[in-house]
Amino acid sequence: MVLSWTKTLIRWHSCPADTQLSRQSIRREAPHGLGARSPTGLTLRTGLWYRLVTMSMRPYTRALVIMPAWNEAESVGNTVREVLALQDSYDVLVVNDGSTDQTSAVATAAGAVVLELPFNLGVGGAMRAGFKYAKRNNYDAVIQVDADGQHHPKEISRVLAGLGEADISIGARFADRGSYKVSGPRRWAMVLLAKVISGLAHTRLTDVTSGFKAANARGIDQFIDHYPAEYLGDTIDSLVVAIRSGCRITQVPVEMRPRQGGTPSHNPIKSAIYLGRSVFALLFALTRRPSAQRYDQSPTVKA
Ligand SMILES: Nc1nc2c(ncn2[C@@H]2O[C@H](COP(=O)(O)OP(=O)(O)O)[C@@H](O)[C@H]2O)c(=O)[nH]1
Ligand SMILES: [Mg+2]
Repeated sequence: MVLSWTKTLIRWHSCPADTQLSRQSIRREAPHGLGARSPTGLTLRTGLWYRLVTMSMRPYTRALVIMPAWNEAESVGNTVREVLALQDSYDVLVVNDGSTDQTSAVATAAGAVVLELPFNLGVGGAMRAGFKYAKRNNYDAVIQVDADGQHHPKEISRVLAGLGEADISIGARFADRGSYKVSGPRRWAMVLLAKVISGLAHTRLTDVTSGFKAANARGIDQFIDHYPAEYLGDTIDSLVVAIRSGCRITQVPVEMRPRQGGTPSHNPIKSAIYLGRSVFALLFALTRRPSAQRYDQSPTVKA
């Protein structure tokens, strides 16, 4: 029987990459804390079976959730607790970016490791610090999850599973799931950007401004060297540089939810203006020289 389980695990593990998401959804349907039926027909307590199957399916061994946070005392505690309560165990690093409220104390009390930046660097700078922390502490996958709770923790495993076929996996709205809607010029700019970047990445991307992104060891290496620290550079520009450096990109459809508390760091009019600017930023990014190091040949990751 043990042999048969092992064979099943090996067969699942060696499935082509494009079947990994469907395997992921099969796993997600298992009722948590109750008995689940194994492919051999044997019912096991989910804890053990779930861990065995999920560990064999993961395209990484240790994943870190990086949460950039700026004055998020109202929502960061709950978001951290939601992530830590997931059946998959992830460590959570909150990068507190010079907040003037209780973000740091609330995140620590909720169980996160908190990295304190001495002054506000913006999301890009905070994420760079997070990538360096991940590398130094031997994580081979990271995922950005916003402190405001917009990125639903239940979708984390789904976005990470995208790393089975790419170096960077984007949790995408507008990809047949969820009810997130944007209209008018903002929508047109997003569609245009998505089309241009899809062409560069040779894959269909619908949400290139999503911050809900995961990276594997190769993606982390590339981000440490090139993640843009400019305002909103963490969205469009970061993807363009990664693609031009040889990283593979994929997207996974996710549901997002409204901010769970506190106030957004920029209002809708400003963000529309920034999207317009992103179109120009994309043009500039396209003129950048690809990095000398090709991350598709990185020795740190198996091919
Ligand atoms: N580290 C850091 N995080 C920020 C900054 N501005 C926003 N954030 C975080 O980035 C995430 C998304 O910000 P939010 O204001 O909700 O932007 P929106 O979702 O694009 O409207 C949240 O977790 C914020 O706390 C900043 O200057 N530094
Ligand atoms: Mg938000």
